[in-house]
Amino acid sequence: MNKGALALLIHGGTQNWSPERWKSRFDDVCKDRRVWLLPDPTCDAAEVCYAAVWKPRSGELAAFPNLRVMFNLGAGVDALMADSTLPKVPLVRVAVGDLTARMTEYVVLHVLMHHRQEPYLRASQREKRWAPRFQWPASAISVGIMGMGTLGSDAADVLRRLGFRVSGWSRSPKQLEGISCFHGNAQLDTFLQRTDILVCLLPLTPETQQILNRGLLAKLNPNSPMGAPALINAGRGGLQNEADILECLDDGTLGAASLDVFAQEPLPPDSPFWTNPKVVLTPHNAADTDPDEISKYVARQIERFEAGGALENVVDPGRGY
Ligand code: NDP
Ligand code: OXD
Repeated sequence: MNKGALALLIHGGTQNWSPERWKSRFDDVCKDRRVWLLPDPTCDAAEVCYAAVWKPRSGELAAFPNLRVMFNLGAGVDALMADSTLPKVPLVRVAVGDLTARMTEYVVLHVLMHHRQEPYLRASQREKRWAPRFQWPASAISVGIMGMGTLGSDAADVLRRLGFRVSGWSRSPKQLEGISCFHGNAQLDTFLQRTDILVCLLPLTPETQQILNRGLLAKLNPNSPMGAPALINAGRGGLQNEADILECLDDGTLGAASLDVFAQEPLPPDSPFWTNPKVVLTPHNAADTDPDEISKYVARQIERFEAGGALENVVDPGRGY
C-alpha cells in the first residue's frame, strides 16, 4: 500500500453514522490505501495525506505534517473554521444529491406542517375537538429561504412547484426560475417583509452568527394569512438567538418554530424548547450524510486529485463556507 493514507477523525454520530461504519465503508472504497480510524496509537501521522472528519477537535488536524486534502463529512464546516491551527490545505465539503434531497424533504415537511396547521390539528385530535379551520391555498403563503446555495435552491424549487410563493436571500445575486431573489444586507428587509414562513439554510460564519434575532424576526410579514409568521431553522444553532426566539414565540411575533439545530447539542433536558407548545423540535437530523454515498464521493475525489484533476466543493476560507 504505497498510496497516501487516509485518517478518519469522527466525533459524535448515531449507530448508522458510527465511526466504525465509516471505517468499514472507507475500507471498501479505498482498497489500495491504508485507512486509519483515530484514535489509534499505531497510526503513523507522517503517512497521512488525507483526512475525512466530522467535528474534529481544535489542533487534531495540525498533527499531520504531510496532509494534502481535508474532507468534511457534512455540508457545514463551521467546526473546522473555528480551529485556528487548521492546516492550510484544501478543505472539501459535502454537496451531493442524496443530502440535498434529504434536506428538501425536511424543509417541505415543515413548511407544509405550518401551512396546513398540523400542530393545531394534532392538539385538536388529542382533545377530541372537531374544529376545522380555514385552509389557505399554498399560493397565499410566501416562503422566504435564507441561504440559496446547494440546499436552499433545491428546496426553493420544490416549494415553488407545490404552488408556494418563494423568495430567496443570499450573499451574491441569483436568477432562479419562478423565485424572487434578494441578496445582501441592503435587500434583507424587503425579503423579510414579504415572508410568512422563514426557512434558514445559511452556513454559520462570523457574518451570520445569531442573525435570527428579535430585530430580524420582527420584520417578517405581520399580516401573514397564517396569523403570525413561522420560523424553520435547519442551518446551525449558532445562527439563532435562542432567548429572542422564545420571547418572539411568547409575544406572538412568531406563531411557530421548527428547530433542528441548537446552540448547545444535545439540547439540555432543562431547555424550554422541549416543552414549548409552539416548537416542533428535531435532534439535528434534518439531513444526514450517508456513509455509503459519501465514502464513494471522497474516494472519487482523491483518485481525481492524484491524477491531477480539480477537487470539487472546496471551501473558501475567506468566506468561511
Ligand atoms: P452552500 O454553501 O451551498 O450555501 C450557502 C448559502 O448561504 C449561499 O447561498 C450563500 O450565498 C448564503 N450565505 C452565506 N453567507 C451569507 C451572508 N452573510 N449573507 C447572505 N447569504 C449568505 O451551503 P449548503 O446549502 O450546502 O448548506 C447550508 C448549511 O446547511 C450548512 O452550512 C450547514 O450548516 C447546514 N446543514 C444542516 C444540516 C442538518 O442536518 N441540520 C445538514 C446539512 C447542512 P452565496 O450563494 O451568495 O454564496
Ligand atoms: C451537515 C450536518 O452540515 O449534518 O452536513 O449538519
